[in-house]
Amino acid sequence: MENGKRTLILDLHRIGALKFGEFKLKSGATSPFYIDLRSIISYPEIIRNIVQLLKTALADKQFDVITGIPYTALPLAAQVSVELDAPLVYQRKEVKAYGTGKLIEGHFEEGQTCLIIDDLITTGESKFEAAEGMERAGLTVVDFVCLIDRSYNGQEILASKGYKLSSIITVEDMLSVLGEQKLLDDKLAQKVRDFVNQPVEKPHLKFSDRLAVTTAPMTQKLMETILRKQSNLVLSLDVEDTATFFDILEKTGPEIFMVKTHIDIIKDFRGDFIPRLRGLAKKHDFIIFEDRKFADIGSTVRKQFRSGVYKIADWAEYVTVHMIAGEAILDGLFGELEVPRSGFLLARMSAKGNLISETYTRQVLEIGKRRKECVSGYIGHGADVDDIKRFRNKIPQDQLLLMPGVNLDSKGDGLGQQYLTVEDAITGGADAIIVGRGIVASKDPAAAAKRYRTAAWQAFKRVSDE
Ligand code: S5P
Repeated sequence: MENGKRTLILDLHRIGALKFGEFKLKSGATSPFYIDLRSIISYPEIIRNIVQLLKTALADKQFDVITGIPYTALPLAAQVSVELDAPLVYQRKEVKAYGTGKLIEGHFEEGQTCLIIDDLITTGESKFEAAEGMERAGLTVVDFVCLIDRSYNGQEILASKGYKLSSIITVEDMLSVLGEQKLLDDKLAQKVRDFVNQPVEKPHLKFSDRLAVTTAPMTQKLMETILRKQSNLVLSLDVEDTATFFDILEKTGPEIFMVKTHIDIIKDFRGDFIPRLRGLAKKHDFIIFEDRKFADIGSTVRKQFRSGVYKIADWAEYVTVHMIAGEAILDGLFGELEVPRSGFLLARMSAKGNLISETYTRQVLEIGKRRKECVSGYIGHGADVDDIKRFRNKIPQDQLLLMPGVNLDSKGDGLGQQYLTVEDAITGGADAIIVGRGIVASKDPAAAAKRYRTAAWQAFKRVSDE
């Protein structure tokens, strides 16, 4: 190993930026080590060394401008920028409400390539967010250079979205240098190695365990129903006439724990529709969920939910909500309501080319986690199992992930819908699947519902030990 790297590892250890012991992480897991590089800015000799190492790492990369992800990596990128004569740009954490309202500060031309420097890579999330901001501003991102790779498979994670990752030191480098210098004993080193060598993935817990940590009654109700019915299948019953609706629901009711309606699709909706729906829900023990996708200001959604022809709040215990208008939509919908109701937030969509970004998804989850009393979970989707896993890891165990866009016989519908298999959806971390045409358009909806129910429940049992 190069001397500069060895010195860096020893210096980081000396200033307490690399710590060993027991540390509780944000995810809830306990880590045998902790890396915090925020204090390095106060040690010019360390910065000087890092800048030299970064310069070497950047030597074979093609780029027009560089950036560092705030806060820790930004001063590093600034130094490298001067040394290499490469213009620096940076992304604001918040867009200014006044002045230019720019997200990226600094001068650049659209189409230029931006190299991104960061201090650490663990899950890759913050890298994707940074790349997304740069790309939205018209820059191209190819390379990331990180000081320390503490991930399980950072290179693969970034490669899954077409990016390249180089890192200066790995956890293995740290262990070997500190071991040689007798600054770390073999047992602890092995513990660190084992910790890093497991995929960053939360275990998929059984509903029976999750119920114990779930306090919101409306979320408990979903978990209890799933357990009682031994089904994690939601039927999306998007048919246009009442007779077909009830015909399919009568046949498939025993297989599902919830029916999802788009009530405004029904062309012959009459006053007896809701009592009939309620009757079947009671008979077959399933929940009623209206996929209204509320998206307006609080005062408007309140009326849309409670009034109009459908009076959705009267009969739909759960509804879907877009967070585009901000958190107040939840107060509009669920505030001052006499009956218990709860929402599922659209965190990601299955539609091809949808405009939801990583940042938007993160913000939706942040709001949802604050509002567990009226947010039972999220609607989400993903490109593949790993992509869903990364997303699922951010969802707490006392909220649910429902996944639409699932079909065993089709990849899409020619109108933008993208399908996953049941296996991929559940292995990725979906708690329940939402299936529409896979059941409704089948010649035998009852048999199809049984097929999806069995596939989803078996897969769930396998991944969660339920
Ligand atoms: O991202 C989404 C979110 C939803 S709620 N993608 C979706 O497809 N949905 C809904 O799930 C959609 O409105 C439809 O009711 C159902 C999928 O139906 P299918 O026939 O494609 O299975």
